[in-house]
Amino acid sequence: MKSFVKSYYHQILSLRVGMIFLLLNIGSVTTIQAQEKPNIIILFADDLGYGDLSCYGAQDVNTPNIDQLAKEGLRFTDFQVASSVCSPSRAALLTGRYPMRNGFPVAQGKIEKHKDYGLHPDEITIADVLLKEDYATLAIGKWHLGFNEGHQPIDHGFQHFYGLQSNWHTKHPDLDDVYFDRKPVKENVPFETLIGDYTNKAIEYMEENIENPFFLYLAYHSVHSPIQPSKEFIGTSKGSLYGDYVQELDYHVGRLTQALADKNLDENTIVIFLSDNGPALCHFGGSAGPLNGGKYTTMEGGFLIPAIIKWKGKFATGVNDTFLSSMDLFPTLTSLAGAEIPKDRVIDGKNITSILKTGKGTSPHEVVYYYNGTNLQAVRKGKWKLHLPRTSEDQPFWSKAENEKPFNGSNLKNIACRGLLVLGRPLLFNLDQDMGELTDVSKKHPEVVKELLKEAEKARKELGDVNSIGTDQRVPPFENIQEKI
Ligand SMILES: [Ca+2]
Repeated sequence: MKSFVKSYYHQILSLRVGMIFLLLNIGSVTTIQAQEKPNIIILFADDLGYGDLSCYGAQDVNTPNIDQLAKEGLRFTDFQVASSVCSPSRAALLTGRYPMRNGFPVAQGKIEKHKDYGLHPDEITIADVLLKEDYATLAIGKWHLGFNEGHQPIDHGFQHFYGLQSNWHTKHPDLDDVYFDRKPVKENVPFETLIGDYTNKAIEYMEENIENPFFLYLAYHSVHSPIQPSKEFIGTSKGSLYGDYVQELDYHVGRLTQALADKNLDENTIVIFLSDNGPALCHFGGSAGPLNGGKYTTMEGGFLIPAIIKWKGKFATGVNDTFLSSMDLFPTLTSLAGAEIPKDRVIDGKNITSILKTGKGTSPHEVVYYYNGTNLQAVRKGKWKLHLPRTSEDQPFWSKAENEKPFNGSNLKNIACRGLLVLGRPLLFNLDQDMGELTDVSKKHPEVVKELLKEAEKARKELGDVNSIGTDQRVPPFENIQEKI
């Protein structure tokens, strides 16, 4: 019955123009607008690198389902997240604001010091906005934005939550428990069972909400550690266990996209697939493709991620090289749902609806900032990216490099996974010609260096830096936030 209703509904949608004309004439346009609100699914992979999918050039991994999504949608080659670690990247995606602005610049841990650390209650998330627009809202999977009162998914616009507080771990008794809303419903859950369980829940949810708009935020643990695919996937890729793990993620993305097609939801659902940060190269492998650095760094390998956006029949298709940000999703989805973008705060993301619809247009971002924790480490303006000097003390706990000599600008090929850590002088890269950040051109373009240093100063004033507080910075509620202990 439901599928009949849906298929009938889609026949109506296909006659949209005629219907709108007709309804305008009888004065009931509001009804049709309400029906046209698209379902929205964000599939958020964890630590998946720019070079980890076959549609992004991976040779030893086969990801046919994600590749198919890319063929049917827009595949972006210059799409950034706002942090190269999990929590701040998630906070920025959900709020459309830099982690320094929204108060979540450092990854949250299950430690005493972080007991009051979570996404601030005053922050507005995509879920908050969509809930007000009568969307059903559900978060599945890894939260990692604080799990104490006030910081849980259902405190941030999600009607329901099904998943883990943070990364799966057996070190702490709560971290391998699956929660429904605020309570644990399954304890000591084996890691390999989560991905299938989450996908099943997501498909059930689509079925339950087939007749009203829904927002599904599905944050898979794959391919974050533990690199532990299910048995059926071990040995399936030409690569390592990591490749098998990527292929398992692809399989479950395929289950979801197939379920959407089977339920005739394709034409009324926006599917967004992206990763939260680059690969943890030094620890677990993965690939950042042609990029330098990975997770924990402010090089492109940490910030540029695979990103695909599809809305069948509504958005353009093909490969798109416009420079965009995960923060753009907040204002874009707000606008597509017919809601107002909040005016009482700065939203760093831009509404990219027209780029999505036409596949054309220039980047809406004049300048972007790269923070590592609370340390401003780089600024990008157009094709230019300037890395700023920094010491080991400036860095957050995950990228301290004590006793490391300042990098002098040579042998950039050799820095690989660790990125640029301690830096004695600014380094300039032309990303149009050198997206791998291999050739420092600061001496050739002193005027560009000067201009970008000014932009860095503006960022420091507004968003702060490791030793200063910005005019529009939400400061987390504890001392020495970059230290774990
Ligand atoms: Ca991550």
